[in-house]
This record gives sequence, structure tokens and C-alpha cells, in this order.
Amino acid sequence: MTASPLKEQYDRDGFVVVRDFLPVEEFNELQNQLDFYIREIVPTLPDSDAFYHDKSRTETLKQLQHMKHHPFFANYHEHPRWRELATELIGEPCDAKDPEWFNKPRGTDHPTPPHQDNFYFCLRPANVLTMWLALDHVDAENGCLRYVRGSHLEGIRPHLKTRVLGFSQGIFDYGPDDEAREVEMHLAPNDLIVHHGETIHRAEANRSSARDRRAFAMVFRGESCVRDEEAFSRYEASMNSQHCEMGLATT
Ligand SMILES: O=C(O)CCC(=O)C(=O)O
Repeated sequence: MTASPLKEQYDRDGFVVVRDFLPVEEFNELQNQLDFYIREIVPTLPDSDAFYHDKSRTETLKQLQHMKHHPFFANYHEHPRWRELATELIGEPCDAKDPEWFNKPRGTDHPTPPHQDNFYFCLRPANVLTMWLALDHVDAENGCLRYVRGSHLEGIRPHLKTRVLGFSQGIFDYGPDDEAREVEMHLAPNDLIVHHGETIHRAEANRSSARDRRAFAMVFRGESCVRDEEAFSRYEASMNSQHCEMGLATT
């Protein structure tokens, strides 16, 4: 069977874009459910599941992890459109982790350090991808993602501990050669980007004073993936020590 153009592009570049991903009524429903989750559930969550730029200001909520505290999100990984696309790109049956939500709230200053997701996941083989759905218009001003094209074919680069909550490790020798290969991902609400677990990516801070930069994401892993437990324990210990240094409760 020949690969679809989308799969060929994903295999070659390490990322693809799908414009207008969800039917409009499903996109609106997702946004309504997110509003509900943030209003009603987030205030009850432990530190490990909701990260703030400044915890004393709720409008600086910047990341939600483990979004399983409501049936809509606990079951969202069953959604056929997400699952079918993930299976096509991964090339084998796959399953998803709990959804995540990312924001760069207006008026905050937090870049996403250059990293490879599979440095965190420690999966072998790296048959894993992240699907990231834009909820706002996203461009260079409000901190779009930037992908290093083809970097998923070049192995895992060394990472070191960062001071960025939610992205505890970053590539420390990221330089001008990497930046020259970056592709800026400009998106409209309901555009989806999908990246391979070893594609290097980063984002600058949101410089806009009027616009947030929100996204909803899910990670799918192929059934052949096995976690390297030793590598994962090292990663977890480093993340927990970062959380301690930042005064957060550890998981
Ligand atoms: O939203 C961001 O700035 C980063 C997201 C990311 O790194 C990811 O989903 O893998």
C-alpha cells in the first residue's frame, strides 16, 4: 500500500499541518468544555496538573496536564478524527495519553525551550507524535511553534534542566544552524499541527499585549513503543527536583 501525501510529508519533515481540522460544531463544543474545565475543575487540581506563570493571578494559567478530571476529556482520546489521523501517521495501532492544554497568556514572558518530546517520554522505538490544535490565531508575535525540519531523523540531542515550568529539559547547544532550519507555524483557530516525538521544536514568548496563545493537545504512541524505565526515572527525578526548586508539590 502506498503512503498518503500527508504521511510522506510527516515522515520526511517530522511535522504536518491540517487546516480546519474539526467540524465547526465539534470545535465549538471543545472550546465550551475547555471553558468549563478551566472555570470549575482547575481550581480543585493539584500543582502537578495546572501550571501558572504567577499562581496569584488566575489569568496567567499556562498549562494543564493529565486532563482526566472530567468525562469529556477523559474519553477524548476515543475521538475518531484524532485517532484515525494519528494511526495513519504512526503507521500502527496507537493510544493516547490524557489531553493537555497550553497557553502563552498575554503579558507574560515565557518561551518554550527547544526540546524533543521523546526526551521526556523515553519511548523505544520513537513511534510517538503530538497533535496540537490551535485555539487562537497563532503567529510569530504571540509565540508560534517553530519546528526544525527533518530533525526527527537525527536522534536525540543532549538536554539540560531549564527554569521553565512544564518544560523541565531543553537542548542546551541549540544554535544558529538549528535556527536557520526552523519553520514558523502560523495557524488559525481549528488548524492542527502534528509533530513526531523527536522533531526539535521551540516557541518564543508571547510579545502581544492583547492576544493569548492557546492550544489543545494529545500525544499518541504506537503499540510497539516500550518505555525505557531507566531513562524515564532519570528524567522524572530531574523534573521533580525542578518542581521542588520552584516551590511546587511533586507528583
Ligand atoms: O505550546 C508550546 O509552546 C509547546 C508545546 C509542545 O512543546 C508540545 O506540545 O510538544
